[in-house]
Amino acid sequence: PKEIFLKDYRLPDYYFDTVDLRFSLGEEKTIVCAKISVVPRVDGVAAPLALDGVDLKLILVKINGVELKEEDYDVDARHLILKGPPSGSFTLETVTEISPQHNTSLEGLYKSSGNFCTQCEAEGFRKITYFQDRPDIMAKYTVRIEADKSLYPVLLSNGNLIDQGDLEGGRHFAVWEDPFKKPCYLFALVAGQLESRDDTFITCSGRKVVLRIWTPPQDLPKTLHAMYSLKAAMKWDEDVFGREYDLDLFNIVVVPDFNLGAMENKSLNIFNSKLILASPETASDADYAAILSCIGHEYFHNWTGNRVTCRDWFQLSLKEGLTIFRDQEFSSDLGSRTVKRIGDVSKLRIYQFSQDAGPMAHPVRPHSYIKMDNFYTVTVYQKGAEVVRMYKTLLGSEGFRKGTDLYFERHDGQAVTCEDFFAAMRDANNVDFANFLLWYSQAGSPIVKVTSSYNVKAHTFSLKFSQTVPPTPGQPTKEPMFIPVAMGLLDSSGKDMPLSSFYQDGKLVSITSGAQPVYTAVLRVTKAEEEFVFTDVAEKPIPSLLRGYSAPIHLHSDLTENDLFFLLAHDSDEFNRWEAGQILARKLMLSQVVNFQKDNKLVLDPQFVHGIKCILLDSSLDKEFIAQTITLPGEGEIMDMMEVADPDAVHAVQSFITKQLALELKQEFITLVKENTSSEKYEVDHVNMARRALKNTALGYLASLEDEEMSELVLNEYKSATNMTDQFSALAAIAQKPGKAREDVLADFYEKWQHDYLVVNKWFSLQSASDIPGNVENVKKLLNHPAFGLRNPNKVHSLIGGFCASPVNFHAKDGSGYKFLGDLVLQLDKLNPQVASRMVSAFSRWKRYDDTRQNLAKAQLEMIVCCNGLSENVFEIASKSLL
Ligand code: BAL
Ligand code: ZN
Repeated sequence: PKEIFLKDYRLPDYYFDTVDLRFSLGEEKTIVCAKISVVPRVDGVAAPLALDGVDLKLILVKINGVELKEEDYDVDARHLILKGPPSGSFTLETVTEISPQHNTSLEGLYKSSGNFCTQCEAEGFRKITYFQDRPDIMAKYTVRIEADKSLYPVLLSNGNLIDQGDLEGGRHFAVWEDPFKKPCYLFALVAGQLESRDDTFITCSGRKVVLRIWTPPQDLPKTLHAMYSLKAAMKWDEDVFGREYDLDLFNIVVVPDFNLGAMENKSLNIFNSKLILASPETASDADYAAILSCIGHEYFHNWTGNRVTCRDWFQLSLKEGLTIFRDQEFSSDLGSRTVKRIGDVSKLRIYQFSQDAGPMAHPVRPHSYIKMDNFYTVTVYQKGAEVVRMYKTLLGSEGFRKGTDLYFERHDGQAVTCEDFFAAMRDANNVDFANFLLWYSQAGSPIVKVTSSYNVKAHTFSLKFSQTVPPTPGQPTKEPMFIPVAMGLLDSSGKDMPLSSFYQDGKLVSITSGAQPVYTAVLRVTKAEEEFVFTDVAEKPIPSLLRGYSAPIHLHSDLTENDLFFLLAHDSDEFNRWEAGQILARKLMLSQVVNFQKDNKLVLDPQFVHGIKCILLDSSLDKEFIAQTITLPGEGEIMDMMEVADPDAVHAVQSFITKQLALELKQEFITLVKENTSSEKYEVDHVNMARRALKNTALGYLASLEDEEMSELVLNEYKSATNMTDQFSALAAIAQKPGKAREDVLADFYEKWQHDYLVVNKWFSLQSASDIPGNVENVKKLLNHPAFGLRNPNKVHSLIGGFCASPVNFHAKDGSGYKFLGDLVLQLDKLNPQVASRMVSAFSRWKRYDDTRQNLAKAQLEMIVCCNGLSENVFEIASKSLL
């Protein structure tokens, strides 16, 4: 397979001005006629024109209306090359035949539940017609769709509907025109039996926009929250970023078979059904929150991605990092900022730090790829969003907005790079950002160490920083990064001390801003070693560092356990209160892992129990924040901190601490369950979601006890639940322990929900991710369950992805988990390489385990890599994992 490099980027020899597509959709075959006006970049140069094309049957090619002879072009499995096009502009016409009904890769044009739909990002358009399938080819599209009217009554594409009518033989047609230039990855087509929920939105300039969410008829009632989310997103983007929607129609279509969560095609977003459909009975609070953020995300792409797009796929984070940042801010503004931040940072640390420390580590802007699909990663998305967040932290809200305004003003209608975004931020604020661009090019999570000292006589307080960035594949040595560290100082009563100034490099830097006292400063750490000396510090402070998690780094400070308990109790930065609790929990868990490995008795530090109890009882705190703060770090996070990851030890310690906390705080947990159970109508506002989160976290603790009364309590919660959040939480709590009660509720739940495939997926993932010993056999049985199928990505993620998330069973020492995954990856690869490569990624950290596990996992990877006919997607992940 061929590796593609950023350094090899070249401007195209030809641009496309207009693209006229005609689809004749059929059951046996689909015919695609494309008429493209081609313009050479440099007039008079007649270079060969290479068009991408995969799984296409070429019927004919014409230039300026004249059919080409076979000697005028070359065609193979990947390209159509026109050997000598005319110099100057010309019209290119092609006719191709495709078979969407056999397309199981779910890229290009395919069928989902009988309907036609498309997915073109990153390189799916080449499965529809011959084209320069690259994002810097931006053109205006007209699309005519023709199909059987009774089978496909609804025909949709991008832009405005300009014509429609009936044809002979029970067929009909629709013509869509998109007035905006776009890259082909934003093309979309949908044809099928769908109905719409309709609404309108009046934009800030008074234009009326028709909003339609299309689903199979029976799902229409479940689109209410999606419509609410869409309207909220449209308003928020006007208010916060000054971005108005630019067409009179916005369509969303729901499909059950989709490789991604959703896709931002211009004015015709296509969504995985799990990210649209919700009702209180069938969707959990987490689903509701995910729908809000995903609808926001895809809508926000209209400006960050569509109006301003990427020059090439290496720049993916330009649109994805920025749009994730925008959806994070949207969800924060509509819910709780701290709670959202904790959730986002947890995700970053669990998944992105792990990627950064493994064989697939890559910069936010990768240098190379074999398959671009493999780079839709937590690094490009979540770390990319952190990079955008750092601009805002450094520039403040106003400065950041000036930067985005300039970015849109300069680059509307263009395909640009990460440097262009950086330059807009810099120029709008007239600032020097030194080495900030390294965040795009250097992989690895920086490790920052901080030591502090207080000078009683001089009343100064020093913070000394040192930073390193670990080596990553292809990058053995690293430069120091530009790290914004937001921080404050707490006095002995726990109050923030006003900050006046500090010395850096012998220069005095004033922190004050007007007459207002400043309690949080943003330090710019840019060198390998750097000291900041604060002046006028009246007493020895406790520093609160990296407030709000102001940079995506590993921070190691010299704070003592007492300092951390103090911060947990007092820090005005709520994020850092949670963080202090997590650091304490990680230390505790790691110390008990050592005990477990030495066969020593496990013990729970009473000070830790006290700290958790104080948080539990603090009625001034947000309830979801309490739920997050009393939740232990994930097992993966602890394993990542170990020299050799030991899933059995970490799991034993997790279970021990959970049970012990439940035992010692049983009364408090019972009270929380009682106080936070409500018989009122289900509401999705933050207050009610937070209440349920706290109740269900407490319930999870209680269910860990060997206590009949508690088992009764949890079973009652399951039986009396009136919404999916409560019902599923109780089910999960009961399912922690093997036995009849577990089997009974699992059977009952399936019986209740077998008609709803999205709920059944929850049921699959709960079972597959279970820590119950020997669970691989149960998962194998579920593979044959009538509700399961390998062709649907959601089902695969639920059952197989769920299983790989269980540390004890996936990493079972007999290799049964690895063998299970190895076999399935090969089966999946034949159907859907993108999904197969997501699954094979579970092997990528195999070197973190003991020799026995390493050998077993390596054997599976070697078996996969040697397999004939392997996709490039799986080959890239598996072969890089073996390096
Ligand atoms: N562009 C792919 C799906 C998403 O990130 O919105
Ligand atoms: Zn996106």
